[in-house]
Amino acid sequence: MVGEVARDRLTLHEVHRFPNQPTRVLGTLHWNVLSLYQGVLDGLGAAAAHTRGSGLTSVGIDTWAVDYGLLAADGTLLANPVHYRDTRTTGTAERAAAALPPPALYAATGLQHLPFNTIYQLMAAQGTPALAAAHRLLLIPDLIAYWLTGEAGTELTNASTTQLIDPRTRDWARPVAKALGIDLTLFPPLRRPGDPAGTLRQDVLAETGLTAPTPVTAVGSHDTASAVVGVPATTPDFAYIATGTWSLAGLELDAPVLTEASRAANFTNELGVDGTVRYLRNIMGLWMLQECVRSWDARGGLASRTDLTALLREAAEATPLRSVVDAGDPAFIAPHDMPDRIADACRRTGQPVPRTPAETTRCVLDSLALAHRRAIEDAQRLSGRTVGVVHIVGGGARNELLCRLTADACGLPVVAGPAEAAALGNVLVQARTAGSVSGGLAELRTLLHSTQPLRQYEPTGDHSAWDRAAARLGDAQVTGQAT
Ligand code: LRH
Repeated sequence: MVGEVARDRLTLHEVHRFPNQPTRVLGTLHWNVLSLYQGVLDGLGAAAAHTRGSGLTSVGIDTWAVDYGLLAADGTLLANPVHYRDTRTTGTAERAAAALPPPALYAATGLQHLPFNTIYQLMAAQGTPALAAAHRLLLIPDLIAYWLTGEAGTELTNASTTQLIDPRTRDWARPVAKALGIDLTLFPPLRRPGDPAGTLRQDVLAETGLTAPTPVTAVGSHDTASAVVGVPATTPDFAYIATGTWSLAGLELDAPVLTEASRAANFTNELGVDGTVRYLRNIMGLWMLQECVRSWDARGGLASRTDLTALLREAAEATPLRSVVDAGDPAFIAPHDMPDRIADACRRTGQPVPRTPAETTRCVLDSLALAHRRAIEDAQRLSGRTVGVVHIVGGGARNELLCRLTADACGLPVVAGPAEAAALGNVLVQARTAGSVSGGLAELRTLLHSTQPLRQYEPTGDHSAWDRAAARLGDAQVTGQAT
């Protein structure tokens, strides 16, 4: 993505897009990290061509959270990074809990329990040759930045997803690392969004056609941190849902909420740009639908690929709230057989099993809207704040049915867009560092609001139908917290 930013102008051009196709090797699910890096190099080459020799003011990198690569002393990557959806962490939360009880872990880190938090991945890796040989650990965006610049750092917003950061001090939670046997010296020093992160190496310039010097700037390298910067809010009383593979639903706060009630509700205090806290809950998101489509396509063969537009049109006509599942249930994290897992969940809760792809799609979208509503209600209750509007950003902002259902479920107006909020938030933080724009998050958001196409959905329908659907899930609803 190439962004062009001025005081009253903000545009984004997609110059290159590449697939991210994980691969299972000897039973373990890996990222194809070199292929991703090649995609980045090709993208920089396309950016160089786009700017026709005028060059880039800066480059910023954001990716998904929690995952990492291990490097030897000479900088060699020791193993292909493991995908957080791999099941290697099964059972590690119990081991962690024996060393550090979950209430103490939450009080120290404020992070929701997700089975793939970096601490659990590192505990699962204890005793492996790669970890034993590792000199350095780099989170995925930091790894890409290292390959581009030769300089290593640990960007703070993404570091906060490791569960090794204290959200009050915004520094390492050393007692947590000690209790869990995690070596913090593996992590290079912390850097914050806006900090310099090196300049592109000579070989990268040669390969991409960019000119020296091209600085790399630390941004909210956790994609969700950048997406929250990209929320076009015009008032402070907003909730956001960053929807894509995941739905990350919650509030932006000035300080973490570390209460026992917050832990029980499995809310996270991830760190945001400009000293903010992203107080949110992970909800399965459109992953559920993507995985269903993958299963249907595999069953039907290449000749009958699912037509998503037609599917969503049919889903919009399907019976509302016929069956709902708990879109917070970690049972939906792993890949494969998603339609079957959804059918099982409906059966278990005594609801009709969806029979067609359209009915399954409606079940997924109703369930996501219900989980959005629950997260936004819980976030308000737990933080003592009240919201008047919900912003949906990310790819899901393009899904009209999801936006409409979310407005209905929450009983609040929904402002949808921009779909590329993470890229916009990334670019805005760089632009501010470069001096093209100034001000705090409120000023950046005003620029977003005045330049990006947005769509508003007003709540309609019978609100109590959502209460009744929520009641059907009742006690079966899981928040995913470790007890
Ligand atoms: C979204 C995301 C989310 C994390 C998950 C691992 O892409 O970064 O915020 O919880 O991936």
